[in-house]
Amino acid sequence: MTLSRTAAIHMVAQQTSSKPAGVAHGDAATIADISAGLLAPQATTSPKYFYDSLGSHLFEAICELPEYYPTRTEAAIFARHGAEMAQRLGPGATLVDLGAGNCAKAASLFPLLQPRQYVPVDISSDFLQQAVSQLRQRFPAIAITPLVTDLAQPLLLPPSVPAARRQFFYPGSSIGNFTPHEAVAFLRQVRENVGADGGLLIGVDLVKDPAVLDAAYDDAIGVTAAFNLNLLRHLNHLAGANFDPLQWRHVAFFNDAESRIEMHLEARCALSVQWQGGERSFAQGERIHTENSYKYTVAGFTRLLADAGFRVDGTWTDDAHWFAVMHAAAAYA
Ligand code: AVJ
Repeated sequence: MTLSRTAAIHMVAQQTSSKPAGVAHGDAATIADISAGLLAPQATTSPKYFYDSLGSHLFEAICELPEYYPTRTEAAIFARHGAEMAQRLGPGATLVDLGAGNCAKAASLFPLLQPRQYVPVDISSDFLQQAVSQLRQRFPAIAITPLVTDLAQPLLLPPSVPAARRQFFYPGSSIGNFTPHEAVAFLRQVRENVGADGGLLIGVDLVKDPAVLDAAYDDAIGVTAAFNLNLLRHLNHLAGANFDPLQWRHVAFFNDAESRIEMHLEARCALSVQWQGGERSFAQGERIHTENSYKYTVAGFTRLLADAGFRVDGTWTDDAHWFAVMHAAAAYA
């Protein structure tokens, strides 16, 4: 028997009793963080909860989508202007890669950047360790000292990272997940870690036609919808929640006033959710705000960097001006 998706959803919507809350696998701080977000008047969750194993794979799939221009646009900018970027950094630097993942972006620039030391920083240690052992074989001349940490926590580099000539690398426009206010605070921390003789190479997604932005975050075959909905499975695992993904719909749109893409999960029907230590009812149409992705102008991001103590000494963009890679140096000692 086959059941249409709408019919299946309708049946779910008719259900009155849900599964009981399950076992929570997250630590106490994680459960408390998730709980506080879900209980806020406007329910929210941190984008870091997108990235369980399936979420990381879905993000890799997003990067292959024709609608999702940032990854390939940034790659084209690196391919075209990498040599000029390398001039700004200079050879022999210590390259600190924020949110390194599989380290592929940085590694592809090693021949040009010629760092002496490479410090990939990421929240997921499994992924990182695997990537690092491969890199050590490919680049025996580069000292590789990985660091596992949550970038939402204060950034503290261990003594194994030389203080001189630190160049931070923050590609992919992940800075867009912070509010501009948080972004300045984050970049100030980077600035403190850079000292007087270092810098930052950063990818920034730019303001553009809202139709292009909307499509990039709500693609035709639903990969971004799956990425967003997968968050609910991850919350079930971490907080022992009993979210039913079929009861929720992916919503993404460009908020012009805030200059950001917003992603939400919207309840398809009135429902309630339980998790370890909490519960909440959602009216039909009520949303959980799951992500912001801020879009900047080059001038706006230059100001933001200046607020954080950086002076821009290089900006590279694609012909359509959809994405920018910027290098900034310490503006003062
Ligand atoms: C990883 C934060 C850069 O904001 O474009 C992609 C995440 N979310 N599609 C972005 C994301 C939905 C991505 N960043």
